[in-house]
Formats: sequence, C-alpha cells, structure tokens
Amino acid sequence: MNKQNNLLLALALFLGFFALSLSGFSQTAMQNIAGRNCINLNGQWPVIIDPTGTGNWRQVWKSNVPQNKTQFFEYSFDGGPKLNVPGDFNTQHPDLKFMEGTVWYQKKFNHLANESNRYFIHFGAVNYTADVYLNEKLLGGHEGGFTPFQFEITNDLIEGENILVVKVNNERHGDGLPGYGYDWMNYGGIIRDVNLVQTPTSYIDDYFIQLKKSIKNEVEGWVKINGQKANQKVEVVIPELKINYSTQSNSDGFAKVEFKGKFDRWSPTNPKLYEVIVQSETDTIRDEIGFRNIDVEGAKITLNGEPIFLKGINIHEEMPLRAAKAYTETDALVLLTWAKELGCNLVRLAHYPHNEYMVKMAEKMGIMVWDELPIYQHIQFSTPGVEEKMDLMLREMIKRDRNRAGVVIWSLSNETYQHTANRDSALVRITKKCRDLDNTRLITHVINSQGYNNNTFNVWEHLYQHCDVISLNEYIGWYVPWQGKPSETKWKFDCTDKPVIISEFGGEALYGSNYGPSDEAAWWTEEFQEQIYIKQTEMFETVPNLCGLCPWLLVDYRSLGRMHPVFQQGWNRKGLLSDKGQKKKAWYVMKKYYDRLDKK
Ligand code: GCB
Repeated sequence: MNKQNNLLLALALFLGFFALSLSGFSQTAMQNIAGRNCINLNGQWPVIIDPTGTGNWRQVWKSNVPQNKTQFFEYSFDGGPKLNVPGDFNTQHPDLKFMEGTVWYQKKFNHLANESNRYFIHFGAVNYTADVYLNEKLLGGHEGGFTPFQFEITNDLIEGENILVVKVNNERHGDGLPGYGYDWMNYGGIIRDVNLVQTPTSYIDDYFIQLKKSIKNEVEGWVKINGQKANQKVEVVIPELKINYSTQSNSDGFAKVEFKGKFDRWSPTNPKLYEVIVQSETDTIRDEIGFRNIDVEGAKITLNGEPIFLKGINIHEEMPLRAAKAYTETDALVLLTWAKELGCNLVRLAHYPHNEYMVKMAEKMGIMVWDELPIYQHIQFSTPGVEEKMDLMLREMIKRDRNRAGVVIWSLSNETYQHTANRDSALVRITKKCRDLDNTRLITHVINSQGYNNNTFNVWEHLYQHCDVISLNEYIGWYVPWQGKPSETKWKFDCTDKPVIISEFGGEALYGSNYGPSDEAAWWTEEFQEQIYIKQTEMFETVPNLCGLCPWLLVDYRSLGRMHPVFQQGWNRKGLLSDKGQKKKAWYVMKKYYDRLDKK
C-alpha cells in the first residue's frame, strides 16, 4: 500500500469509528422472540472474507455497481462464497478454519411497508462483535458473542429490496468477555437465528411472570410496554388456571403484576408448563411458563420446599458429531438426551449463555439449567468499559431467560483471579445488580482457589458472602494430586453455612486409548480417568454441605490449546463421551453414582 492509501485507510477507520459512535449501539432484545410476528432471515448469506480488515476502507456495505465502462469496485458479495446463517464460520469454509478476524455477511430481503407497525432486526447472537448496516446506513454495533440484541429499523426500511450487511469479527480482546485466554473453540460468525420482527407501535417488550421468592401460590412480576401509548390496560391470562388478571401500566409503560393461583409446580419429575397470555390494548404475546420455588434453606438447596441434590453435568455449546457450534433444536435434543441418560437433573451451560433452544428444551425435559456469563479467568476488571460490558451482558442474559422456570442458577463468573485489580468490587457489584434484576434464583460465582496440606483442602473466597451457593472447581486426581485416601479428605471452607456444589472435576481420556500403562496420566487412558471418578465418588462423602455435582464434562470438545499430537489434536478430552458419542469407562462410574443417589 502506498502512502496515499495509508492515509485513506486511517481516515476511513476514523470515520468508521466516528460513524459508530454517532449511530450508537444495539438495544437489549425484546423478550420471547419465538412468540412474535417474525420473518426468519436464516439461510445462505453471501460473504466477503476479510482477514486484512480492508473492508472498512473499501466500504463494502455500499452496494456499488459500475456506472460507466471505466469504473470498477474491488469487492462484491455476488459470485463469492456463501455461509449458512446461523452457524459458525470456521467450519464452513477452508479459508476460515482458524480465522479470528472479519467476515462481512450480506442479506437481501423484500419489505412491504405498513405504517401501523414497527420493525426490528433481531440477532440471537453474533460472536464476537457485530456492526450492522441497513441500506448502506450504519445502525450500530454490538459486543458480546452469546446474547441477543436488536436494532429498530422502522424508519430505515424501504419499500421493495433492502440490503443488510453485517461485519462480524471474532478477534479476542484483552478487555473482552471472555478476554484473551479461554479453553474452548472461538467459533466466529452469526451463530444464532436472525429475524425481522414486526410489532405494533406500542408493544410488550418485556415481562416477568414467576413465583414470588419462596412463595408457592403467588406470582410477583411486571410487564413493560415500549411505545407512545405507555399507559394501557394490561392483562395476564392463564387459561388452564382460569386466571385473568388485569392491571394498568404507568406513564413509563410499566405495570406491576401480582396474583395468586394454585400452581402445579415445575420440577424435574413434573416439568409442567402453562400457556400464559400477556396482553395490552395494543399487543398480545403468548408464552409457556413454569412456576417453581428454588431456595436455600440452611445449607441445603430446596426445590418447591424439598431438599434436592443437583445431579449436574457441564456442557459446551458444541455439536461434537459435526465438530461445530451447536445452534439447532436437534443439537439441543442430542446433548440433553445424553445428559438425561447419565441421570442428570441439571445442566451447567458453561461458560456463556447457550442458545435459547437449549434452555427451553432442558426445561421441557425436566432438566434444571445453570446459566453463566463469560466472565472467565483472565478478565481485566480495572480496564475502563469492562464493568459496563459485564452489566449489559447480565441484563441481556436475564432478559432472555427470566421466565424460564428451568433456570435455577445465575452463575456470574468462573475462575477469575483473586489478585486482579478491581476484581472483588466488580464481582460484588454485579452480584447485587443480578439480585436487583431477579431475586428468585440462586446466584453463584465459580472458584478454584484452594490450598492443601495434610489431605486438607482450604477454600477461601470473599465473594461467597454475597452468593447463595459456593461453587468449587477441584480436579483432584488430575491437576491436583491426591493428598491421601480420598475417603479421608478434609475440607476447610472460610464460609461454612452455605450449600456447596463441586462445579468441575475430572480428567482426560482418549476413547479406546491403550497405548501405555493405565496408571500414568500421560497416556490418556480411559482407566486413568475412570480411577479419578471412582476416587472422587469416595471423596464426595467428605465435602461438607455438598448439594450438587457437575463433572467436567459431558462430551469431548474442541479447544485449540490442547496440543498433544496423539491424544488431544485440538480437543479437550475430559468428556465422559468421546467426540463420536462413545461412552468412556468413567461414564458408567458417574451414572452408577447418580442412580444410587436416586435410590437413597
Ligand atoms: C477449568 C475451566 C474449564 C476448563 C477445565 C479444563 O477449570 O473452568 O473451562 O476447560 O478447567 O479442562 O482444564
């Protein structure tokens, strides 16, 4: 590139940034997209692969066509590759296999204007940043790879053909969530559904219809209307229970909801959902909602007032059989059927909010859900802007899932480092915000801080004073050597009055591996992993206030930092199932343990 081009590039980057700050950012997405009037925009979208970031400078969001015989443009969406939306881009084109950079997507759609409606473009998730253009105009940007967002486009749509262009970039950022280092595949792309949503001019944006904390027969919630007609009659109808509750929204569009009912409460053995209709004078939305109470009583977790042991499993959002990002209902069914077969009543959806199919399917199958934010390990809590991103992601996650009875735990971070500047204050603040947004579920942070001597493990964490549940990742027998007889392990928690969940433990094994001695970790044998599980199940008896377990994890998953050329080949092999779904020996140990708990 010559000097002039360099200057042009700098100018274009500056203008691009300036334009983004002028146009602003996305809105938190409206709740319950499946219940809306949508035109689904999924399908094959033409793309421009842009590893050098030149698309900004060439302004590829402009639909330029040569106007005379001497004019030309050095880009086009026509005649190039197409990618499936939704889907990760890395597994769809050989040039994108290890891509951490920019891909531009284009979608053309027709529109017939109807002035009595509003229109939104809604993305289930784009990993990691998205800049969205409609008809050459920048609508704004969104950061964060696992939560939904939307732009209102009512005034930007034109009659006839509209052209949407999305710049997707999955580079890692030091101040991102997650940051630079994480142990899973960084799948980029438009990874979840895209919809054009039509609403009335004043529409029901959000609602919270769940049981009041610890109360079995009382709903305490609200409905929020967005639009000029803020003040409206609002009704919540549950036909099966003959509930027809009526209230009025205020000048901010907010209506408090409080009513009683005889609810048949949701639980893993009774995953009961009711049809719920939320309606105002201008809008109606239907949902399927369950009602349950999840509480901590003493050092026990209770579901609908009864102590419950969380028989969990960790899952990443990946479909191993395709070695690609999971995003369909069928993917959810496959993963959750395995979890169910293992005997689980809980899935920890690690380490970021998974797609909505997963959450809804789990709820229908009677599996409780642990939702988690990607505040993972290396987070730069003191970098300006990071706390604001945490806050936005929290609101996006809760807004999407707050009516899912299946969701019982909000997990706000995983293994962040206690010495990081501003870490404690940032995590305490987000815990409070979470409780303000939703006090009906349990809140946790996952830690792995433990020292040991004399077969005694010490667990200290200032944060636990603010949480409902202590979640501990141990890995004794793999990263941490056994310190003595598992059944004689001792524990010292600096917080002794709360329920404890072992949120990760396990070790690696390559399915069928029999290259070397089974008592040496370095051979990745199934027997070595099996032994870890056998000893862990002996050790669990020693953990005070133990209320749940989540082995790491259901199935082998891709992680490029796992570099052993024979045993790993870019896969984390801690699955109880192989990447082909074959059961390893440790699967049977865990299954037997969960089956035994049922008989106790
Ligand atoms: C952990 C992390 C998890 C890793 C796992 C492992 O502690 O929370 O994300 O992937 O260890 O396999 O080492």
